[in-house]
Amino acid sequence: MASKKPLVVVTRKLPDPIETRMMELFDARLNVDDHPMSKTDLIEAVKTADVLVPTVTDRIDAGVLAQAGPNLRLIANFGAGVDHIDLATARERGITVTNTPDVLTEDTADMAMALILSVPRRLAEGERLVRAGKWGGWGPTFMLGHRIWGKRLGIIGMGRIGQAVARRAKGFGLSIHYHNRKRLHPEIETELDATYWESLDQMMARMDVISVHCPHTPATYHLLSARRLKLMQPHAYLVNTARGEVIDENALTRMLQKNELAGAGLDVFEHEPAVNPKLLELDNVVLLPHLGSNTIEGRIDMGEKVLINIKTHADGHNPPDRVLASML
Ligand code: 8YV
Repeated sequence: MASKKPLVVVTRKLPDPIETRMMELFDARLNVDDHPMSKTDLIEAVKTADVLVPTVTDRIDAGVLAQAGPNLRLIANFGAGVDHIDLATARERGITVTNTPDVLTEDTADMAMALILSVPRRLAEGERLVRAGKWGGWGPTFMLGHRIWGKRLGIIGMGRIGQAVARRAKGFGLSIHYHNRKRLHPEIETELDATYWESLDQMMARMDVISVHCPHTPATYHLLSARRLKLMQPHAYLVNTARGEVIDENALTRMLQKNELAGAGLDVFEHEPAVNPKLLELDNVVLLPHLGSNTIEGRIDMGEKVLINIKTHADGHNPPDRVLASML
């Protein structure tokens, strides 16, 4: 007798090939019109599902998990970051959590590099000017930016994405510095020509560009606090493609307003999709709507990972991309 297919609730619209395979393999409930799920919708889902497939837009907190039915054994997150899931409560309830690492590394690193280039070179500002019909023509001192070749890049969080950014940045002539919980293996340090800073404060004060690549955890919430941001030099730039919560967005905005920092490139925000309205008024920022991993290739690869995690779990094995609370 064929075993019953697991009931899989997918909270958002995924690429068609992934949804098709999801339907073939599992008893899948898809979100056809892609409406973001309310807390009530999520509670309804966890009450009946065997597997939940959430994304960054779903808050799977203790309140939601408290309502989970006995069947819910797996949360197969579509995304690498899992800060929207209460991992400790999931573990207490014996629910396995998986994510989709690796496949979005290169795309996210590309986006960080794009911001590292576009803020000092005033790309978005120039584009807005042309589009507004306000460009009066070329001039030798018109709209000067700053060179990045030869400058120092400080990477906060030297995991997969941080290292992928370092590889790119080296090619653009930046020297690589990093702060990480653990120092890298000497071979990787040599390959990247990377300088390790045990003290984040010390590194912040000496860099021309800072790029954030650590996960958001209780330990990294406002890691870049008002105090730490003030350590940066006024000519320095800050780029964030990780999580908005890692930076005190209000403190950053105040500094940008007062030109205490040269500029910022932000793909993520503290209260997404809300953006501090004062940031919108500034010219020295590039603001993106969380586009870091948004390529169709990446989304399909992420979906494949979700499928493999669910299938492996359903077949009684440990899924490959288990997230352990102790990893954070
Ligand atoms: C994804 C991300 O788009 O994977 C992550 O952690 O931040 C994004 O790049 C999103 O999480 C999908 O759920």
